[in-house]
Amino acid sequence: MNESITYITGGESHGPAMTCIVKGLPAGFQVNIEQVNYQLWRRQQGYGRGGRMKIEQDKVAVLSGLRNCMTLASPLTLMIQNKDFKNWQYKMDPVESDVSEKVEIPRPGHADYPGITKYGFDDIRNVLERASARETVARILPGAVCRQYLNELNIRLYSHITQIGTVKIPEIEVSENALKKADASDVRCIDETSGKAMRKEIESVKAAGDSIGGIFQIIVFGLPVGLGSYVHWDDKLSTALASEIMGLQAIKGVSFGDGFDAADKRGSQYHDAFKIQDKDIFRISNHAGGLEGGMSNGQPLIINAVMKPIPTLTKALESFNIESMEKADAHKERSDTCALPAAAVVAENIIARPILNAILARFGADRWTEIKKRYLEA
Ligand code: EPS
Repeated sequence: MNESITYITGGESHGPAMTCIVKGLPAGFQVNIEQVNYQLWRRQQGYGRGGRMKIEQDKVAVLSGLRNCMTLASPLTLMIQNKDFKNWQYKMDPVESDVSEKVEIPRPGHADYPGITKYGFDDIRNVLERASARETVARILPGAVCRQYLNELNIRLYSHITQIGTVKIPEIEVSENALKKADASDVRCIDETSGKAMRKEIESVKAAGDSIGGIFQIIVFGLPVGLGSYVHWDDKLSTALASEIMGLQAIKGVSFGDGFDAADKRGSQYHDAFKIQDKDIFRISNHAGGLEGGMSNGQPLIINAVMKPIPTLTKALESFNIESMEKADAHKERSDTCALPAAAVVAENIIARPILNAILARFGADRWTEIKKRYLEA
């Protein structure tokens, strides 16, 4: 998609700060900083996190791009301090640090091994600091701003968890009202019984020195018909959404609507028939997840993503030492048992940007008041 809004993040997990520069935000929009901090807070709430979340209290600082909170069309520069940096400065100061103690045993499943091989490093810390999912705190920032634009167009984004380990939610109706309650659960589960079982599963996995993944779902209400395009593969909204989520640490798959369950259905069972009454078009199913031909079709957008178990395990896996090339147990680093609730909140925020980009592609990209007027009149 011809992207109006792009961004880059910077920062190492235990470096001084995580940063983000956002390019292309329409001018004249009043950004609510408290709302950005609220999204950062939501990311920190999930059950199953390690000690790090007790250290950090993520709050954004704005360095450019706003004046009295209004977007100026200039790059928006955002920063979050890593409070843990003070404990790591001797090792992680960008200018002067002690690099004598090296991490030499790669964790299977982590970026460690391909990372050092790619860049020719002899210290895995040079890879793991940037590969860390701490980076998601910076990715939330452009999303948390973009969703505020969407909010003015009455587009609403939610996330919830459908599976942690072996615990799956039952087949229940996932209404907007039910989704509003996901924040009240620290495993973001809208079914109380399954939520309890998910928490138990995390506890037993943690006690075993292991980690666990699962599946989350993002649902977006209020999208108009025809965002994205069927004309070019890279103009499809589905392409932009999948790419945004696949870029999240530990995500191994993205699907829309019924996803892989489409495989054993017949066309007559899968496709969402049109109904018409008093010239109003509606559907009674949404197997396609709100996307047809890569475009929004006016139904709720449903995205599923699977997160693998985090590769840092207390019960270490077999590995090798990159210096001695001898067998060794994988490096242990403080980590989380399950980061699924955080990943769901991040995904819910980051997809706001591709959606807003699709809107800007259709309604203009310079001045927010004009864009909003055209959108609401369409
Ligand atoms: C992470 C390891 C842990 C997580 C971290 C991601 O950090 P630490 O090594 O400092 O204990 O807590 O996530 C965050 C810091 C965060 O903000 O989400 C990793 O290796 O990916």
